[in-house]
Amino acid sequence: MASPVLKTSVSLSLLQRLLSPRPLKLSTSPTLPPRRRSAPAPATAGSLTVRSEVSFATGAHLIPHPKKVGRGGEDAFFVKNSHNGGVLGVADGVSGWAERNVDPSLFSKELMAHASSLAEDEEVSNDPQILLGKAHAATSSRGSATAIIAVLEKDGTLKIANVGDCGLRVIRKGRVIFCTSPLEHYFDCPFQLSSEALTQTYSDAVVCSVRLTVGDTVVVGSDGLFDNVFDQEIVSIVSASDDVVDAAKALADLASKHSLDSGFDSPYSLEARTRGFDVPAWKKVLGGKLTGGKPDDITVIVGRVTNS
Ligand SMILES: [Mn+2]
Repeated sequence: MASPVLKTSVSLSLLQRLLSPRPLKLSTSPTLPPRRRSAPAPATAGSLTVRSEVSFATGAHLIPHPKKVGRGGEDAFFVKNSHNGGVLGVADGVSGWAERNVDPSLFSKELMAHASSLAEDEEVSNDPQILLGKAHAATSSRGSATAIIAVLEKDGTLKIANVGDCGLRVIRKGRVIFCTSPLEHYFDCPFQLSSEALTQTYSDAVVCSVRLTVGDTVVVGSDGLFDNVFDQEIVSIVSASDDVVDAAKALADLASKHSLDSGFDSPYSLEARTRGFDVPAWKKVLGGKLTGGKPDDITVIVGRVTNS
């Protein structure tokens, strides 16, 4: 069936937009960068390199939007440690569906439930893009969601498939060595997997891979984390905590605190100003600027690479 495009008016104030649900948009497939494949490392004559196998130690924390606590929010996630080094997934239900009397949490939760059970299938679970596609195909709820899945191979290769504005950071020795970039149609309207035809599919996912070593930390989250917490803050918290459960909670707590702070100059308000959203001109003259965190569901998974 036809699905309306709910566009955000550029004249809305940030506050109004913060209170508005995310818009839905149908789109044709964009041109995506070619999938990167890494070549095998050349063998060294006369030597045998024995690599130890790795896996994730994981902690996760979800804080629902203050107005969505009753339903548990619209984010969903899973963590699976099976035959490979671990599979992590986060999905964020697009809240615009509430305007059409559809519970936006159903699609994201069902999508992640299918991805979690498919992660047990050795045939599928070494490819996050295929995993995302099969989970999407199995999902029967109406709605849409952004989603990211990361698969750690036992040799340390982390493979990622990402549709929309969930994100992932890899932190090594106190700095971010890898990060994903959000894909969106326009500000606040991310690429999304949907129950409707003509939206994005698993083939629109940005797929990439990165080699991890023991001691690296992976942070996967919904935009509720990355809109409210800067990368430097993520690095500080992750570096200060030996416990991944504590680190995930500390990151979610900080995101929640910032999200409700109208004076905090968040990554979200910074981005909004870059895109031309700001306070009225008369306030600018008086030195005012658009600030504030973004109230949202917040999901954080922290995975530390360990010898298995
Ligand atoms: Mn969100």
